[in-house]
Amino acid sequence: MKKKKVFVTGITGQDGSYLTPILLDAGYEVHALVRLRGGDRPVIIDDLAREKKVIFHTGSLTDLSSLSTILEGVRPDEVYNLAAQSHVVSSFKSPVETWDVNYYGLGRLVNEALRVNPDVRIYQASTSEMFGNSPAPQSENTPFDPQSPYAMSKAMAHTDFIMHKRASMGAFAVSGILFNHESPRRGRDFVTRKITFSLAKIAFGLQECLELGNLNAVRDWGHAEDYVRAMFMMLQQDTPEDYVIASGESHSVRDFVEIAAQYFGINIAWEGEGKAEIGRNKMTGKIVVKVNPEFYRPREVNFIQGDATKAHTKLGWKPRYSFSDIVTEMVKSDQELVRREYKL
Ligand code: NAP
Ligand code: G4F
Repeated sequence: MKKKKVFVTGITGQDGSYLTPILLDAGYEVHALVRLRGGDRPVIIDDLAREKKVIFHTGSLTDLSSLSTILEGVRPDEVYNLAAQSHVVSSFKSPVETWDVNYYGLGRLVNEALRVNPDVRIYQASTSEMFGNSPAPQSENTPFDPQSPYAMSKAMAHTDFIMHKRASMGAFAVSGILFNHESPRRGRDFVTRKITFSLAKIAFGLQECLELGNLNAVRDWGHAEDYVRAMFMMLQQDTPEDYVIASGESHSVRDFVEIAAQYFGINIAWEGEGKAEIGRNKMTGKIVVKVNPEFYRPREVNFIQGDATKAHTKLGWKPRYSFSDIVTEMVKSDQELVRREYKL
């Protein structure tokens, strides 16, 4: 039987690296869009490239001609759009680039994918950031309240190219509205990975102190491996629908720091408030965490917690990792990484 073809964007990112093995195991012919000069690729993607398990196509969501030519050639049965300018802070600094990739990029991709195959199934990586400061718990019915150019670009992309194409053309286009999900493959600029990598360096005496922004921000953190499983399930359904994917449990950035630090035998005592807050190592008295207002955002999403009841009941999806599993896996992995990188 002919293999089904899937086209993945953002394969070099955290989620792409976890989704790709699922697609290969399910028997798909996997095609991927990669930029000529992208960031560092997770090792797993380099391995898949070397083993020729994935067919790479060079292009960008910002370039219609490359997308058009690639999609004409591939004619995919399914598309996962994971590519994005995904960093919220960067979106305040580069709003035009953010919109070009996240909004217009999805528009280009959806139009071209539907042109070459009107029956194509499309997954869009939407986000809890679209809910902004709408009251928690947030579900598929919660109104959007985007607080950043990133969140605005994602909310409009979802409305115009997923909901609208579904309603007006009957397209099989769905959004996974995913809450924060982490792993050892998370980019080092996101808060969880910044914390685990910095604490590992502090524990080895390679860094004095971890500087952070808003310690009071609360996020609903899950594991990327659990969340990409949900993406796959969404495209296997009979009807195209959007789903919230979340753990339903929330923690502050301060909690994450405390729990991760305990792994390294550091118990933190907090002093002061807001921009003057510091965290000392209870045993040595040394300052290990400092608030640096440079890392505050122009607008913040203060508290998020998802309600994934629909995914539980309709998809049968349940997360396998607990919050403490995630923190433990990340700290262990960064401890090893620091050992390797610094040849300790
Ligand atoms: P990530 O690690 O930042 O990966 C982003 C990917 O997008 C990278 O592969 C990057 O490629 C690619 N990319 C950026 N600009 C591109 C362009 N112009 N053309 C083609 N590819 C481009 O993100 P992630 O954490 O895996 O997240 C995957 C998706 O889910 C993103 O859309 C994100 O917005 C969304 N999301 C993430 C979370 C989360 O908590 N992780 C939650 C909700 C939604 P390079 O390697 O070339 O830079
Ligand atoms: O880890 P973050 O940068 O993730 P954020 O902004 O929630 O966005 C991530 O999750 C979204 C899903 O909700 C995705 F759509 C998006 O693509 C991305 O993957 O920041 C988390 C919280 C924020 O409230 C931030 O203010 O941590 C706070 N924070 C405190 N100090 C910090 C820092 N964030 C970063 N990145 N760096 C800090 O030093």
